[in-house]
Amino acid sequence: MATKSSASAKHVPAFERHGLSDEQLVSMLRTMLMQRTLESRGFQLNRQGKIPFASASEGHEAVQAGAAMAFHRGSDILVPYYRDLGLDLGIGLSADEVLLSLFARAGDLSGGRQFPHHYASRELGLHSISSVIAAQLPHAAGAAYAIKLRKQTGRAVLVTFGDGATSEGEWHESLNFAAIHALPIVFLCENNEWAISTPLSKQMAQPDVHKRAAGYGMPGVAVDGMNPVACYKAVADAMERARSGGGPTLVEAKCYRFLSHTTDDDDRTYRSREEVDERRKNDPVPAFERLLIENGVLTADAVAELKREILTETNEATDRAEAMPYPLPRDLYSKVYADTYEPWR
Ligand SMILES: Cc1ncc(C[n+]2csc(CCOP(=O)(O)OP(=O)(O)O)c2C)c(N)n1
Ligand SMILES: [Mg+2]
Repeated sequence: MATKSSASAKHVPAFERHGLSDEQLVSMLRTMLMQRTLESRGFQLNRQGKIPFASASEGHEAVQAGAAMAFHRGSDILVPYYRDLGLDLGIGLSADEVLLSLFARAGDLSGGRQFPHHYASRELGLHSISSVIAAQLPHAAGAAYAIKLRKQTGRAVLVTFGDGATSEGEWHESLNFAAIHALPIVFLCENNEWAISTPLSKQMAQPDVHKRAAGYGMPGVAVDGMNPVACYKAVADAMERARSGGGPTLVEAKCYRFLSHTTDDDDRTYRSREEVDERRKNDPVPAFERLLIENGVLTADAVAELKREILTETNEATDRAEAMPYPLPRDLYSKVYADTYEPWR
């Protein structure tokens, strides 16, 4: 892909790259564009009646691409939640795996039996999740505890969740446990100001999740969740601290959910179009595209080519997945228990 070595724009915006190479910056933009393309494919397929359900993550691209770049593949463990399509893609999930999940085909990572966008891959260090809000947090703290017990250095767990999850008991228990045992874990809150139809103001009386870290005895950091490089830096610092025995950190990325909660939700029933339109002005995807072009990391032509490549990849993955078979009833219990288990026998 063509890259440009020197900036030619007159008013180049301030740009702190925090040690990221051109290649890493382009990879982050690719993840963000892929997330957006695959996500809109999920909504299209649902509206065509081809898949039952998809969740939305528009507005979360920057935090997820930044966090994925801070993740060490092959050693760290990611415990995501359902809105983390970009984070999953950023650590190595493929377009084919996403489409197989949406179509619930037998070749899906879970054999076509999980909720859409719920991935698990031992190879990627991607922990299985459930849709139960905050249920992943004790699992993540447990994984971090295991790393510590086994005296494995240079590894950490990255667990993500929304603002709504912070009202659940498991959230408090997990932070408390992690701080007491100085576990190698980073708690990343993707604060999008909504929990389906519940606004942040009805979730907590003060809107800064990161301030709660003090109550558990760990550092709390807030970051602009619309800035992928700032998110990378905040999560990379926290992960490095965790990997080197410094204990847990709570990172809060302030972002926004641009779409309805899922394909089953209609956000017009609880928030105004004016609010959403206003927040759209701060869309992180075109902003990062512009930043990379204005700073000479990529040409406008190279960005257009990247988008064409991603659309082709998405179209081909869609056709391949749609042509695949559904799981067979006899495979219902495969990959669920360690040994062959057939409860009907
Ligand atoms: C324990 C539990 N309660 C309620 C639900 C229904 N539910 C699904 S998503 C959601 C909102 C969660 O909001 P937040 O944690 O802010 O994450 P976001 O979806 O905004 O990213 C709720 C209430 C659930 N899945 N689990
Ligand atoms: Mg939320």
